[in-house]
Amino acid sequence: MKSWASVAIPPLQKTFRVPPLRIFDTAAQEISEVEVKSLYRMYVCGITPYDATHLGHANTYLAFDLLHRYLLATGAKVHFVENITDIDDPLLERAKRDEIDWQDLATSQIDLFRSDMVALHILPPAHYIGAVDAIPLVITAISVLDAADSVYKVESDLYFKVHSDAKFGSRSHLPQDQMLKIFSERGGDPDRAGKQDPLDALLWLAQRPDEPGWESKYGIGRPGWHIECCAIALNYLDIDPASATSIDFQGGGSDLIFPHHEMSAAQAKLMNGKEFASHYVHAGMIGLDGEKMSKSKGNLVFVSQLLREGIDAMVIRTALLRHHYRSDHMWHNSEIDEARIFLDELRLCLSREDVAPTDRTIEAVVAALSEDLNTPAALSALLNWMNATNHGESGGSAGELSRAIDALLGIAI
Ligand code: 5CA
Ligand code: ZN
Repeated sequence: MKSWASVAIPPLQKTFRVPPLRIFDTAAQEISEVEVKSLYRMYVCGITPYDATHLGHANTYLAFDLLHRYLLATGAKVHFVENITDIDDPLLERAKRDEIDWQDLATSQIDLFRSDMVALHILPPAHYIGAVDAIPLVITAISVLDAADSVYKVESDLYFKVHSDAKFGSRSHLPQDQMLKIFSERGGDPDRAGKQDPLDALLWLAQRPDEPGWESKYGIGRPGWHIECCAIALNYLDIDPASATSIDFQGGGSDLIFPHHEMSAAQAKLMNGKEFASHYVHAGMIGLDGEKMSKSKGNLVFVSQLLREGIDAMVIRTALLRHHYRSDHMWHNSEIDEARIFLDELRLCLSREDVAPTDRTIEAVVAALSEDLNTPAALSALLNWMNATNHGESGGSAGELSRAIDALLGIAI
């Protein structure tokens, strides 16, 4: 699948010290320091394209864009892969409800997603891979799990034995009753007769009447959700045989911690013997009117709608940056106006001939980001600089600060 247009990252003229990133790891349940490397592998879970980018999605992709930009600022390369769940129950259900072809629905929403990502200055993945295109990889992945005796059949469907991974549950830390509850809320089938363990995850769903299916040695069917991400990540991230883990970062919103990321990690562990990711990173949930913003509830604010209303994409980006990426929060429309006031003032200050010293402001932005991507602290460093500039302090370089803001926070001035 075609990725989206890249955004230029301006170089910083001076060398600012960029310390190793410290980031919250869901598996470790604490902030831990990221090993200094010259190449990082990052996998972020992409959309299920039955509705395009709402502010919750935007917040999640923005979080990983900040991580991406910070790693680049350390001088490293970032190999970034993202998927599109372009075949799954919710997509088929929505297409049926709206009486449209599921592929047309997916194509239109993926196009919209790409243009939203470009507008928001989210750096593109090197590989943007759809589940449908990944079916041969999924079949191979299932064969590997099968050879490890981790697969069984219920009628014509295939399941993964979650407990074949001795560390199952160690990334999400949930008690059994919570796992069962969330599993059934997120598309799992704990009560299906014939399963060996209620949490065993679907790998291959045999074709159902009026549903699409693809030929495979396991019969005509379609892939389960978790094996899709595991297969795509392991195939497209050029895993280093010498490395203790397969990838550096597994990312997505916190709604994916369980079951999705636990299942993908367990399957990946079985496939190559390594822990899947060095860091499991999750963004907080954005809500509206008291509930998580979700396609199924329909309480959505679309990025494309805000853009159509003439709102500057950089204002939307700034509005989201005002919250820490891990914090859940309820969206209020007033946040657009607050972000616009901030950004207008920032642009005005950066257009002055004499501006307050910028080196220590850039250092403060870097320091804030280095500590779990603390964007509220980074923006407050900018606010201090704006105040100092407005009070007549001078000696800084507006160009240098603009470039740093663009490179690290992705706000084009
Ligand atoms: N296709 C799967 C991942 S493989 C999926 O979860 N798709 S999604 O369209 O439902 O969500 C896309 C991404 O946005 C996921 O990383 C998800 O965690 C994140 N996300 C969904 N809703 C919200 C929300 N309300 N707030 C923040 N992030 C969200
Ligand atoms: Zn995923």
